[in-house]
Amino acid sequence: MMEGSEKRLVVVSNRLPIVIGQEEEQWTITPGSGGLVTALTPLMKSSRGMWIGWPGCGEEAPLQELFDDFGREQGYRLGAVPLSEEEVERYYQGFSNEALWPLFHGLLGFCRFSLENWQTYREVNRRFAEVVAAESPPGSDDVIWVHDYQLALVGAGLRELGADQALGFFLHIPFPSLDLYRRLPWKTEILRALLEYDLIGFQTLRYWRNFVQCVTALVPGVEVLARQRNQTLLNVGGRQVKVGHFPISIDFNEFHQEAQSRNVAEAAWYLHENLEGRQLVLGVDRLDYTKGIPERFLAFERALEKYPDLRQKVSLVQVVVPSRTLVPDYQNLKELLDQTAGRINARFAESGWMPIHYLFRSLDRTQLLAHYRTSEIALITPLRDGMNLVAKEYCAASVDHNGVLVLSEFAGAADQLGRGALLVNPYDIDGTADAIYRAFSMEPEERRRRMEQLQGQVRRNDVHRWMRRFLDTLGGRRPRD
Ligand code: GDG
Repeated sequence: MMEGSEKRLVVVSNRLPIVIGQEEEQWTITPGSGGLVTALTPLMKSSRGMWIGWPGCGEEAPLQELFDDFGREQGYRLGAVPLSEEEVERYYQGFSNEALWPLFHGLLGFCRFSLENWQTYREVNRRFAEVVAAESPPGSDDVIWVHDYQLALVGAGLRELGADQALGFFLHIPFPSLDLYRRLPWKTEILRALLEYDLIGFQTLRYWRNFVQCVTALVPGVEVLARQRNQTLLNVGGRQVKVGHFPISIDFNEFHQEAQSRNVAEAAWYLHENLEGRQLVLGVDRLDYTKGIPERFLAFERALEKYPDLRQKVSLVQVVVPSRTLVPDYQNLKELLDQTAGRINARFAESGWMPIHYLFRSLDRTQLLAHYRTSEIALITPLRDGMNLVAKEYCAASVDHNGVLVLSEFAGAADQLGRGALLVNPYDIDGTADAIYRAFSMEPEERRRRMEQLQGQVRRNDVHRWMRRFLDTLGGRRPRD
């Protein structure tokens, strides 16, 4: 509980923000990494809240003991929703990642709609609601904040169990247009369930508008009461529901300061020492077909073809972090990347110069920051992305103001970073190649001006502001920073 009258924050997400491991006979628990975790951890600590989710392992680990250790060290508690292997396969890999994920990213060709998976999704969402209700029963003075597309039905489950607390939901991924969304066989049930939250937050203006358009078209009895600059007030059968846009961000100061640390400076120097006289072009993504990595390789190839003076002068370092490797579409993507990088390297490599350095693994934080800091160009070209935190991290870490951000117009981040970045359409291979060349040829003065603009943006709109804005709008008193 927060001291005084401040409300306790209960966060609910598919995965708990932890990694459970085993070293020899000893079980270990460590805080995890990734977009949502990066964003919320500092604030969970300061609010002494509770985080509920799937622990990511079976029943073999002594969870309660590990959670107690974690609570003592991190300053907030964990609650587990255990899931069987079959449930993970149907609810997470099946419905969440083979139906909602591709549909919401506008990539219909990857969608698989299965009734069985949908039924498991409903059951698992109900189980999440039961665990939350046991930890935060009706009448308790908590604020409950549910995250992302895996848990769209949790709010409705909580209401059925009598919840009267403030319930907020934030969607980290895009919300599609009415034309796309209406293909979903269970479209109305999901919308009705979302309308049980008091506040539904989206990353961008467009996703927020898409949602309002979908509910007014597909759910009878929903009416728009008021439209304000940052939110819409809906009347849903006499209850008021707020819908708004809250672009997520990063802890700017943390990234900016860490990028100047001695460890990072040394690692950055070493990277450049190995690539003397060359500009580095950086891509960092989870393995995902939404991130546009094959298209990026083709654009880089086109740039080498069209602008021969780039040869020997630039290398693309593409970090691909293994992800969802049990889903067949992700396995196919991995093969395509291996082949494309190999083909382009075989076509252009010369002695002492490799066009594409392709790393299929994650980097530790020092290495990640060193790559951000030292790369003259970041090539962030998703086909569609809710936000894309890598773009913001790159700006924060560009301490010499020498980096150029080439950014997809279909990343949510383009709304905030569009003025300082070079915006591209990732489907336009030739246009993206031109942007790579433009970034390569950009004078130091223009680089500096653009990067200062970008940094100012990310500094002002950091993750703390995001959290405050969401919780203030939800109506719960915000936890102290
Ligand atoms: C979802 C939405 C939205 C990446 N490689 C390494 C590494 N990372 C960290 C980055 C960043 C995070 O992972 C990736 O976040 P993104 O936002 O770029 O992408 P998603 O994982 O798809 O996240 C997205 C986000 O949720 C938040 O709302 O922006 O649109 O899809 O923080 O730093 N970290 C380390 N090594 C790596 O190699 N240590």
